[in-house]
Amino acid sequence: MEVKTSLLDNMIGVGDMVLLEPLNEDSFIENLRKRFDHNEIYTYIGSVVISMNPYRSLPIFTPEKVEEYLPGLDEAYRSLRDQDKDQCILITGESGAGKTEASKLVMSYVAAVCGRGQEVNKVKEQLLQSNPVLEAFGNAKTVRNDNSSRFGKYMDIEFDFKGDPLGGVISNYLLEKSRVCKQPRGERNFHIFYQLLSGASGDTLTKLKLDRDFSKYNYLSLDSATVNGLDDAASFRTVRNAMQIVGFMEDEVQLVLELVAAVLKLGNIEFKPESRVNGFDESRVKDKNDLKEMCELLGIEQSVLERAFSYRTVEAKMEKVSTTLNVAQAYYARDALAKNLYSRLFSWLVTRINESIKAQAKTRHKVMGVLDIYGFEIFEDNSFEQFIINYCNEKLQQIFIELTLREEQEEYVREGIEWTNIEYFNNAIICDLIENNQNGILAMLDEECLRPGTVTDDTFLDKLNTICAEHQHFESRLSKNSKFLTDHSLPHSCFRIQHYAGKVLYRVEGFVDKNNDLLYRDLSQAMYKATHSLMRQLFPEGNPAKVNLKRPPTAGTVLCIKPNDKKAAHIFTDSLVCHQVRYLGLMENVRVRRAGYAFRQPYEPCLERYKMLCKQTWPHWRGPARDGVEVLLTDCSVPAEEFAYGRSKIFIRNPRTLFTLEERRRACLEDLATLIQKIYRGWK
Ligand code: AD9
Ligand code: MG
Repeated sequence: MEVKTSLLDNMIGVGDMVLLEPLNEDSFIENLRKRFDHNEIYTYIGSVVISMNPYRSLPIFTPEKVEEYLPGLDEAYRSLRDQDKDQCILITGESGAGKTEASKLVMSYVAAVCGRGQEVNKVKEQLLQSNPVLEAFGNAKTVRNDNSSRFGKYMDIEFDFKGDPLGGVISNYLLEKSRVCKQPRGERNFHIFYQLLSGASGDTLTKLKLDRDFSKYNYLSLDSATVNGLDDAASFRTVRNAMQIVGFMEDEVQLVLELVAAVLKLGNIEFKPESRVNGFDESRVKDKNDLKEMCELLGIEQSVLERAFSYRTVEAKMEKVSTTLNVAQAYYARDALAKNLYSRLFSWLVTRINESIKAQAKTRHKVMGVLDIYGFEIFEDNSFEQFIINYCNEKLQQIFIELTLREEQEEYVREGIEWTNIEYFNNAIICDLIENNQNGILAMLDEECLRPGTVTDDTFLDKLNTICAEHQHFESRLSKNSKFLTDHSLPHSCFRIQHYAGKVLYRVEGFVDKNNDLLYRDLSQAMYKATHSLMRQLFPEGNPAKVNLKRPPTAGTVLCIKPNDKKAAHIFTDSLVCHQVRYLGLMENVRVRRAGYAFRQPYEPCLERYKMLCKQTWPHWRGPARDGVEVLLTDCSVPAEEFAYGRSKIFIRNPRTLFTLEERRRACLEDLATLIQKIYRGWK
């Protein structure tokens, strides 16, 4: 391939890594740095976008500029419109790397490039405004990111045949609900709690029986209640406004806020032991004021809830037996209720937003999916939440590898295209360690949770030790009689996984409990009896239906990179960037891209689509489609090195070649339309 290095490239680096000369890790990182220093935060590897977090506002987010800055997106959108293919954009990168901002940019892009008109504008506005609502309820300040997503989100944007947006569907995954009751040091609860207390009018707070002072609430951590740069009161107004645009009625907003208030009240309910004659301590609510207020908010009879905090009904052999709860169990029940209430409220919000933004099924033509999940996390103390989050990221990396490295290379081989294999690290082995149905970590955890008897976090760890000991990505202190090596550097009750993005030490404490996440039936029944209309909907019998992630077949990818660990602008830390470049497999990606082909299509549809560009193939080509495509491309003067003939498909190296063909086709169609009009007029 001919490589042109211009003076500009020397200064600000090359925009597509495929054109980088020489190609090695140093030059790769140097190129990222040059571009970063010049506010060029996007760099390509073919259709994969690398996005560096600038940690400050750049003037590139205006609708006019968006188009100019994200040609990769342009490609996804054109494929959707011209090739009639659903598209999916996967956004990956560690916590704080800029995934959520990138996903919003994708939406702004869509809003900028397609259709105008009142109806279309309303759809666009609603799609965009779903973000502040979901972020208020699903994001929180963490050590890594002041606006960290604590849930996974997949959004389908639906288009009509012209390529104009019709609406969307959002699916949410695994909200980190434990945060409702307890936050790690230096972190906060979900934004909405602080926003409500800071931003609501005095009148609203009185109605909700709330006090503006954060310190009054057990569920709000105090050490970082206010965050520099976050204006909770202003955000509250933004969220209220967004809810209105998305289509929430005033009374629905009120119901939602009542539930948020109820969670805060619930957290303040405390318990004390009351000794019983049989020697057991039974739990009693200490100060009934918060309980009373919570019950008033939700329309629950106080005695029903009070009883549910002292007794639990267990069904044994067709018989209902009532057992008492001790104080620890009552706190457990309270927190389980708060977590369930909040996470169900969150899912309800998503469903409600979907009702507003969904397109009319009959007109829907193509979809563009955008996946934005919580990023990979390594903290000093990592628990079940990090384990789940990191597993999600491990899976996403697996999809990325499958698409850009494995399937790509396998296809060249299958199609008989000359190809030298490029080695890469495949993290399937780590996914398997976690998810294998028989002896994966999750399966073992589920098994422990179901096992009767004394199950503790340590019995779970013991089980892991015996089964995973030989796995090269798993380390733990092993039981005495194990024949395997023991790693004494590991603290007690911990295991370590070597993830694709680094080694993470997990403390098993709480794994069994958090996986079980029991909500005693007495409590869910108490909730179901509430007169609060939204509350009743949140606690129907049985579990809410689970949504499956169905990914459209084609994918574009945005890889977000964090330039420093300080959440600061202008700082580019080589070692940190290098670590991310390595684990994301970016060098391998450039190598595959450089040698590979950006576009491919089976011969028949390719010939059908472009045959009008060549006299010999128009209107019919008699003979094998492959030969027709060859005649066509030669006639269109596409340079020979731009394509390769596979067994069943034509491979085209550069997307621009394809765009040229598309433009010529469009021009041809327009000429044809003009001609038809002339003939028609002639007849008249
Ligand atoms: V997490 O996995 O949800 O914890 P993300 O989503 O990867 O993480 P996010 O998009 O929230 O990170 O970005 C973190 C912060 O970086 C934002 O709050 C912004 O302050 C900053 N950021 C990220 N991308 C941009 C950008 N393109 N321009 C300006 C940005 N600031
Ligand atoms: Mg995020």
